[in-house]
Amino acid sequence: MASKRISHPGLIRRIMTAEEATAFISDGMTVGMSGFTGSGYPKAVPTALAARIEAEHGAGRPMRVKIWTGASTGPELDGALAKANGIEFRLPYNSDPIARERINRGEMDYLDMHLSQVAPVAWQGFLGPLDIAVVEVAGIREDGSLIPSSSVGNNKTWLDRAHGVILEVNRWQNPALEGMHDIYYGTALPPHRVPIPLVRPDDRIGDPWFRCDPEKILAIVETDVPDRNAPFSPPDAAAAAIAGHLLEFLIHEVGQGRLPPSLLPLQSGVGNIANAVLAGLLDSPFEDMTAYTEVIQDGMLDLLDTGKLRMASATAFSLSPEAAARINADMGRYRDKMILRPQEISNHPELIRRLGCIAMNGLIEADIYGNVNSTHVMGSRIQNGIGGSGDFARNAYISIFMTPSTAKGGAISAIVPHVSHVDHITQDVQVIVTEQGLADLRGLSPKQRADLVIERCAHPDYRPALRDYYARARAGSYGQQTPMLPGEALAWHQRYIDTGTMRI
Ligand code: 0RQ
Repeated sequence: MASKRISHPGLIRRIMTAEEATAFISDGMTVGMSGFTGSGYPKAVPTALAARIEAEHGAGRPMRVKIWTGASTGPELDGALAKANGIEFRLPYNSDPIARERINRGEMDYLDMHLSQVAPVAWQGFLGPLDIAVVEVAGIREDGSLIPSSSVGNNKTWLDRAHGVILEVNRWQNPALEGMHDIYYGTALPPHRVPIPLVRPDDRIGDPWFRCDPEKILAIVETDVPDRNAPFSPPDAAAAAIAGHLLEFLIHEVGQGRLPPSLLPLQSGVGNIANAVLAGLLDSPFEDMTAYTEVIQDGMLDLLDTGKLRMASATAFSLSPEAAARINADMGRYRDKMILRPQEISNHPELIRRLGCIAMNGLIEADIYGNVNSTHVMGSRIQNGIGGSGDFARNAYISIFMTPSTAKGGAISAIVPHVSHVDHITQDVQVIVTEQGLADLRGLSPKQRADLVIERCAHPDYRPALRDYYARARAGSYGQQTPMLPGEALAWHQRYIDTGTMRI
């Protein structure tokens, strides 16, 4: 019997099993799936598709698909399909370990993109047609409009662009989600673009539902499966120290009159450091804060509960299982304090610049001049992707990057002579924080930046070698604007590859 979640009478007959729905997908197709940081991704169809691909491979028939999503998803999607070697091409962000391994072995093509740019690029058309959309929803309304689930991501674009649509109606998703979303339908390609009418983080400028032509809906699969987000570990000493430095900086900025007492809309990356910062804000003097960000994570729930955070706008939840249960138990109350939007709006450069967001993101490594690598280990192995960090870093009012000063038990310095891959150029990096301290790089020349990054941010074990490199670069390099020894700039990375440590 069809669940009460499907109110459109004509669509009841499209209900089928996930296995049956995969018949609409064939080798070489491009499939746009929902999903953003472990929430709102389809669970049943990708699992069934992976099983089918394995069977096809077993029978000696090729079958691989191109997968576009919002950002990272869950093990039932990226994990299962990568395990089956069923993904030929993937965009725009991945954090699944099996998919990461395939990418780094050269078995899967991966396009790492700014998350705000995925929808407009899909409309431009050079990536080719989108054959099928597979989108999780919380329900289908009588008029055929769709109630979004726990992430919005690129779903609006996939539903508009795809030739055919497969819906997963997930009964695990709380029906009280309805009304939380704000789906803006005013974006266009140049020369038809107009200003986006959002001037405060809490403005609603669109509809609570997705529009979707019922004729395009090929299949509906009912599921009852929870989102699978990884639990957070409690903040360690380094994360707590980073949070402490950052809070001191923000308090100082308010004291100087450069930030209002309620701060400016916060953007916070995911992970343990970001959660430690949000936990630190609980005990801060700031009141009436807002968030204009990509994901709502555990720390934001606590801030909303105390009232310190007035509201949060994002494109997805990124919650531990405990926090997901907490929000589900009280969705009616949280709904009024949260807005989930398409990622082209949550991450839109125009809006981030207008609102003046305070961007706080993690990094893999930074160099002494403040270039930041967010994505590649030793220059060549992808970790996750740039995600929204570029959207926010370039356009933020203050762009902050945070990291422990070392990685892999101290064998790697996160502060290096030169980054092995550049995601954020010095002009987009204004503050770097490690557990050692905070470097405020605003208004500083490259040489002034180098002194500060080495002395404030680097681990004491690596400071002498950084000072030595920099002193020799100042004495002997080709130019003195950004002194560099090209033959040595990446020697630390080569040493790690050769010996397992950057230490001399
Ligand atoms: O690897 O899991 O194998 O031990 O990178 O590092 O320290 O746990 O930190 O979870 O905050 O991730 C930049 C990857 C940091 C993340 C990055 C290794 C480290 C560990 C994770 P293991 P930590 P985090 C909006 C913003 C880009 C997207 C973004 C990221 C693993 O923040 O993906 O900012 N950012 N989005 O050991 C070698 C180094 C390393 C290193 C860390 N220097 N060398 N390995 N690692 N530094 C949010 C979204 O877009 C959703």
